[in-house]
Formats: sequence, C-alpha cells, structure tokens
Amino acid sequence: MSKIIAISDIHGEYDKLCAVLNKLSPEKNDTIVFCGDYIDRGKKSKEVVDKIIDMQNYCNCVYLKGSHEYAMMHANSDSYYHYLFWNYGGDSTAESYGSFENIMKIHGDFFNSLKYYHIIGNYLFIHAGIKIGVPLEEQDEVDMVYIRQAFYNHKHNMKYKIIFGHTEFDTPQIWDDKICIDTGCGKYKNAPLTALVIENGEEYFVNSL
Ligand SMILES: [Mn+2]
Repeated sequence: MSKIIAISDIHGEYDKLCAVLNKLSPEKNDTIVFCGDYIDRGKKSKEVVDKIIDMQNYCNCVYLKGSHEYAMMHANSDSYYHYLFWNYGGDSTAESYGSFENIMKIHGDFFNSLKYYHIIGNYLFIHAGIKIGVPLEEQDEVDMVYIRQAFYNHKHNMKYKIIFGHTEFDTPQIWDDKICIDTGCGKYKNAPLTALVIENGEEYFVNSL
C-alpha cells in the first residue's frame, strides 16, 4: 500500500530533513505533502528547497505555502511582511542564497507554484489552518498561512481531518479533527523534524532524532 507523508516547518534544517527522508525512504507511489516553512532560521534554506524539489524523482510531491514563504514573497511590497521576514530568520535565508534577490532568482518558479492547501481522501493539508465557519473556497490566504488558536483551539466542522504545522509544540498534537506536526524544527536547537505517515488507515509519526 502506498503511503501519504506530511512534513511541515523544516526551516532550513537540511540535516534533519535528510534524516527524516532516509528513515521514510519513500517509493514512487507514495506522496509527500510538504506543508510550508521551508526557509528561515536554519542555515540551509536553499539546500532544503533543492532537496524537496529533488524528491520528485522518488515519489509524488505536493508543495504548500507557509507563512515564511508568504512573508518573503511580500517583503519588498509591504512593510509589515518586510519586518516579519527580516526579524524571524530571513537573514539566514538571504545568506543561504547569497542575497535576498537570489531567493526568487534561483527558486522563483518553485515559490510561485506553492498551493495553499491540498486534499487527499479524508485529509486536508494546510500550513496553519482555516477560519472556522468559512467555506474552504472563501478562506483568506493570510488565515491559511498564519492562523493559530482561533483554529486549533476549536472544533471545525469540515468533513476532513486537517493536517497542519505553523504552531510548534513539544510533540505532535492530535485532536479528533486535526493533527499538528510542527515540533519546533529550526526554532529550537534540539527539536526534531516530525513527519506524519498515513498508511493502511493508520497514522504514525517518524522524526529526525
Ligand atoms: Mn514555521
């Protein structure tokens, strides 16, 4: 049976990404949904993006937009996102690419292709969450990459189990209707990168430790 794998919030931690991918060893019928926040904080944002693009040679890949990609892509047109990018780890991304301009010069096609959410069967994958009570097609882009407690502290009434990252916890958080897989990779030195694996109707976690 093929596996569905979700990975979120890598934040430039190339070695932790490789450790998780080596443990998972995905095969060609498997699907990895990368849930955003590839860049910032860790030292190897460019290598992380190269690696996740390269994974298309091994399995199906889906790439979602995270809040850090959103801020980076709006940093030159909006002073608020400029502040967020440069004060929440964007300096290490610019360093990894050689300059801020190089980020879009080198990986612009990739960043411009990112989706806000992806549905597979009964699962909906998204970076941060949804505004509860608003239909999926009417969700605001900023909510989908930035929302926190207003989403995860409440039951949503969508027919999907929502898999998300964005808000970091010590361990994966499991609710009846949602799972958060951000375990602080890139933010805390010893925090692992955690993947959710869905296989034969079972859900389990694989981390980089
Ligand atoms: Mn993040």
